[in-house]
Amino acid sequence: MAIERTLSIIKPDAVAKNVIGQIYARFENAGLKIVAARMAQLSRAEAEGFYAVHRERPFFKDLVDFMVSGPVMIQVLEGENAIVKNRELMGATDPKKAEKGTIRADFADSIDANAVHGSDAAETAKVEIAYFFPVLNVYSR
Ligand code: RTP
Ligand code: MG
Repeated sequence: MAIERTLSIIKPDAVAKNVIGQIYARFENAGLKIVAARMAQLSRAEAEGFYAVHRERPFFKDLVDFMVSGPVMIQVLEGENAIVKNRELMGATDPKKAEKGTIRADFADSIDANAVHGSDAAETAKVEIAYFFPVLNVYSR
């Protein structure tokens, strides 16, 4: 199986709950390496650009409001099958539907405040990593 990279964001709700370390431990215990990371307060323009694929959806404004409501922790995870592996660790978008033991089941309160983001495919991972870590492209896989 190929070594992949994926973009992960610990959202404002989980940063506020002080569980960055617990979420990082789940990545590491699953064999995913944190190869880049930075904390940021997203501007509206950054959050809107990041979630641009959803701009016509009814939840777009709430999503952007939430993503700028406090600091986020942004990281690139690397490992075998990293994109799917991270999505499995995250659990379903709606924490009420997320499997027990997933990050969203354990740390998220609602479909809006759902603790983490993860790229959903190889193409989106590439775009999302470049969006927040443009310099990584110099030595990317
Ligand atoms: P993410 O992009 O944040 O990793 O989440 P996801 O792939 O699991 O879900 P996605 O469909 O990409 O939606 C992005 C975020 O928008 C909010 N959402 N609300 N009210 C709704 O029906 C609804 N659907 C999506 C969620 O906060 C989701 O994480
Ligand atoms: Mg998504």
